Formats: sequence, C-alpha cells, structure tokens
Amino acid sequence: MTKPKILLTRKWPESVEKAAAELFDVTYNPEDRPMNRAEMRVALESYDAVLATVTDDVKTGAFTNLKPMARILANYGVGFSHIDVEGARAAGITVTNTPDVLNDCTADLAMTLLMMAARRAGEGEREVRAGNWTGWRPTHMIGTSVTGKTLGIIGFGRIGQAMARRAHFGFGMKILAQSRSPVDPAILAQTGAVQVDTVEDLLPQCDFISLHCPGGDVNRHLINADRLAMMKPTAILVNTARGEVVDEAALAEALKTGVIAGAGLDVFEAEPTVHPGFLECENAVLLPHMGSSTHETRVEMGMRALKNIQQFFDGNVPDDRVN
Ligand code: 8YV
Repeated sequence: MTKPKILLTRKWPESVEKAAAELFDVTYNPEDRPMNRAEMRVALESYDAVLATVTDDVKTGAFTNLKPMARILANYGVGFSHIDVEGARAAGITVTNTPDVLNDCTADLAMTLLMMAARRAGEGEREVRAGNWTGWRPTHMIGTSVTGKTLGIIGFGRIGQAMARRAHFGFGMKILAQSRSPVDPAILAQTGAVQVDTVEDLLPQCDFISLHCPGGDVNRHLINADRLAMMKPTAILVNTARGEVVDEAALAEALKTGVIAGAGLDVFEAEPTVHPGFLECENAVLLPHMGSSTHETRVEMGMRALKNIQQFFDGNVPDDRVN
C-alpha cells in the first residue's frame, strides 16, 4: 500500500520527523520558512495531509474555491484561531489540534511571566547587562510580592487549571476563575478557586490576571481600555493565550500611564511584530511565543499530531478533531 503523502509546514523536532518518515511519505521544510496563503492552498491541493502551525495562513477565505486533495489539516499546537475551521469543514477537511501535552509547559511560562513582571526580572537583567548596576541598596528594583495575592484566571480550561495549581500550591495565591460555562465544583475545590460570573466581576478583585481563553473573533480585544480601567492600578496582566485577546494599543497606553502596573506577554496580535508601544515600557515583559517550547513538549505535540493523522488514515475519527 502506498503511504499517504504528508507535508510538515515547518521544521519539527528531529525525532518526530523521523517517526513521521516511518509511517508516511513526508515532505519537510528544511529551511523552516513560514508559508503564505497561496502556498498553503497549493499544499492543501497537493498532499493527503497538511500538518500546520500557528504561522500558517489558513484563516477566513483560505478554503474558498479550493479543490483539496487533503482531507485532514493537523495543527501542531492547541490553539487554532489561525484556521477557519468552518471553512475547512465546508471543504471536507477535518481539523485536529494537540491539546493536553502542553498544559504544564504553558502554565509554567505564564508563571514565569507573572514572576518576572512582579519582581522586575527583565528590568534587572537589562540593568546588569548594560553595566548600569551601581550596587545593592534598600530601595533598588522594588517589585511586588506574589505570595498570598489574588490571581484571576480568565478561561478555566486545562491550561488555566494548571496555572491555578502552580499559583495556589506554590505561592499560596487565592484563585478567582472566569469561564463561559460553569466549572465542575470538584475542579474548583482542588485549588480553592471561586468562579465569578463575568470578566467585570473578576478584574477589580485581582492583583494578577492571567489569560487562558481561546483566541479568535469570540475573544478579540476582550481586554480593552474599559476593562483595563477596571483593574487595580497595582495589577499585572499575563497573556500566554493569543495576542488578539488584548487590545495592544490600549494595553501599551495603560502601561505607560499607570492604569495598571505591569504585563507579561508571550503572544502578540501580529506575530512576529510587537506593538512598538510595548518596547518603550520597562514594565512589560516580552517573550517570543515560547509557551510550549521545551524539548519534551514539542516532541509530544508532534507525536500527537502524527497520531491524529494516523487515526484518520486508519478510518477512525481522530481523538483531537475540532470541526
Ligand atoms: C504552539 C501555542 O507552539 O499550542 C499553541 O496553541 O500557542 C504554542 O504552544 C504554536 O501555536 C504552534 O502552532
């Protein structure tokens, strides 16, 4: 039997590329160049499966008048706001993602950002590297304590819950959770979390706010100027979800004018472009979309994507089908 022809749109961890080659007729992207919309359309018309990432343009319109050969688009990553899943479904294409395997890793990075922003770690590092450190003094680089403070988590899914465990058990934080649907009381009880009905209920009560909701139109600019104004002036906002969840111009302004105290951001609306306002803010910690970037997790994500297409070609519904 001939092996299905698959395309990996970006360079994947070596062990996963090798595993793929044992099962499929694989085309790689050895130069690791991002693909544009036109290239993605050609790929979908030329391969049995396309294994995509967040850098691929398969948004609204990408599937219009397509004559796909691919019946499955397997995303390497849990978030899929860069894919028009309804358009894919209409074109007869199954879309899958890679949930679960990156929960801990992404929550670790959210906690890293929270700590860095609270303790001014980026500023401190910049000072040392620039040769500007003049020595210890009682009033130098004063940050804010984390232990015992209140953390608001917007989006209490798998990653939000992993963040709650870290904050609660590691730092004794009180957890408030906001989620579209009611959270199982047993899950809330694990971290003593209290669910609040709305984002407006949550914001004024929190010292830290961490975003773990999906991106896409449904949550576009969920954090806007009005909602930033509802936060405490001492509050710190963390975003490891998707850039579009935050109105970046409004956040940059809020950071400059002291509406809130700080932010830790791993995701941006027009990656890899970063809103220029953030670059002027010492109180913004900026990371290049690293939430899932550990060796272990990136291998697991790849294996999970391969499992999805294997299940599909075996005639089964993939575990992680999203459309
Ligand atoms: C991925 C992510 O590395 O999984 C996600 O949704 O944001 C990252 O962990 C990236 O999106 C790859 O597609």
